[in-house]
Amino acid sequence: MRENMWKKGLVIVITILFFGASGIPSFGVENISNAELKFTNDSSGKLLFNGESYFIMLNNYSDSGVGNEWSVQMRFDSELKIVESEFDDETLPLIKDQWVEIKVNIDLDSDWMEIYYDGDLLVEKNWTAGVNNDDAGILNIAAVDLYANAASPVYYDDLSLEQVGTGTVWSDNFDSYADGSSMHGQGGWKGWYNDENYTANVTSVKSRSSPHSVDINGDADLVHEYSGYTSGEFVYIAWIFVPNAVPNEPNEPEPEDGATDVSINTNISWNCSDQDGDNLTYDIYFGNYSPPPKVVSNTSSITYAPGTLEFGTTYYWQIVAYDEYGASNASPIWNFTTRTNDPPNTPGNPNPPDGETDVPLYKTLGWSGGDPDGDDVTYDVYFGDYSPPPIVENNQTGTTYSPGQLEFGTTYYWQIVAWDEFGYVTIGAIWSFSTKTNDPPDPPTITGPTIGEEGVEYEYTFVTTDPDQDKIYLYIEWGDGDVEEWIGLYDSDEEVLLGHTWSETGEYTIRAKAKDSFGLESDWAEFDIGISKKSKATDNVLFRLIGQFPLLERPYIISYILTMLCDSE
Ligand SMILES: [Ca+2]
Ligand SMILES: [Ca+2]
Ligand SMILES: [Ca+2]
Ligand SMILES: [Ca+2]
Repeated sequence: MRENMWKKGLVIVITILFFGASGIPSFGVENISNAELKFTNDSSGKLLFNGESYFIMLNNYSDSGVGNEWSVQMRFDSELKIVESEFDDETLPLIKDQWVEIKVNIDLDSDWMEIYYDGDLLVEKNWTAGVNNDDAGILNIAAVDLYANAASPVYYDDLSLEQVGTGTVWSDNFDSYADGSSMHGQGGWKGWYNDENYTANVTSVKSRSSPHSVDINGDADLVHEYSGYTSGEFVYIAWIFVPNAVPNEPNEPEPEDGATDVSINTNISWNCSDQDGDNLTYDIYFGNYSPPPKVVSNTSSITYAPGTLEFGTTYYWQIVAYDEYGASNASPIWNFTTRTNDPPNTPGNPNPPDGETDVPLYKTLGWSGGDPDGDDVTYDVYFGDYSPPPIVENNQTGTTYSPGQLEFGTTYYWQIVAWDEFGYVTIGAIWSFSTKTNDPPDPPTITGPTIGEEGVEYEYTFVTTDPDQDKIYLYIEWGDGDVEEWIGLYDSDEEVLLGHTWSETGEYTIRAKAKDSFGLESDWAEFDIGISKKSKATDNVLFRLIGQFPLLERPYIISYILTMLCDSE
């Protein structure tokens, strides 16, 4: 609403009114001088549009403000990028960077008007409806008002009022006024309330008809009154130019300009903005020569994946930013250089060492690898008992390989082929080693009683040594037909204690042999035992004790015991 404008002469402070009908805060009058306007142009002189600017027609106007009534109130909104017939909720997209026709068809006989923007109907309604649709207007074309509302410059040129059937009854192209002169007091124009503080200046920065237009910015609130148009049909034309700032120069390149040692899988990215807040799109130029060719058009992305690049190559790139209005700005041509690549280190430090002998049958192979560039490396493993060996593993990341159980006394060959993540390869030497041979266990050593009685259990110890320290099984024949068949496994040199009972009198030979875990058998070991009838005497603990001694020693032991017994009597 324009009520706030009435206050301009009274209150030199910021006044902001809120309008219930639209629910949005509308313009306040900021009493700032032109010198304080920061938005007029940016430092590089680019025109931009910032704020809200208004094209207004009144059906009743007086310099005193009494009875002022509006019919047309077009709001040009830089943020929303719209033109709005204010409080009618009717909008059209804002057109910038070109002269656009505003046309108002006014039929005072039918109390009707239509507002067109660039040929598109923005709104139609009663001329007397009023901006607020309070129906307080009158059938009269009273004034046009070009109002900046503290916005940055927009330009008007070639305004005219045509009476249908009569022809042009008024026009102004601003061309005859002096460049830079105030319009207040010229051509029937004046500041709002006839206040020269609200004037606007003639300019040659933009013009539709050469050489001048009028620059509406900041405090501008430029009025031209008409009189006598209270009936009939009219067409009011005004041409407006809303500037557009070109996008800022694209910046913040990644990789940085001049960067070296860049990954061959790098993306490129950048930043850019537009002082009008326009959405931006980009053309991307990229290649290994300068100037680089265009590879992408019209993308809104600020990154680009050029695919896998070449090693040790300098790439050039450039970004051209376009705003929604086709204005563009180009970055410098940036460049970066990709890293070089060397193949993986030669596989080394074989374990077992090359030529090693006597290698155990279970052996995990190992080697050293890596890559001088620090790349990930994978390995192919070749392994076998002939040379060159066949491949047994490919693309593994570890530097060990377990071939499982090997054969005794066999020469094996192996080779490592290393690949870095870019397919650079280093082939290692063919290494070899020989496994140990296997020897059978020694015959078991048997210890235990050599005499005994029938029906009594005696214990025997079997100890077997395997020269390879292999685990062993035992096969034992007790001599009476009883057999322990391949019992075990036992460790080499482990004492194995077994009991046996002979039920018949007689001479027996215990036979035992061992077998290592690889199946090699020892010779037989033998051990004799005499089993006699069970006598009462032998129940005596002494006799059982005597039975524990070797046969040859027993007479001495018996004699000794008898002597002891006699002495004690
Ligand atoms: Ca002109
Ligand atoms: Ca722009
Ligand atoms: Ca490498
Ligand atoms: Ca063995």
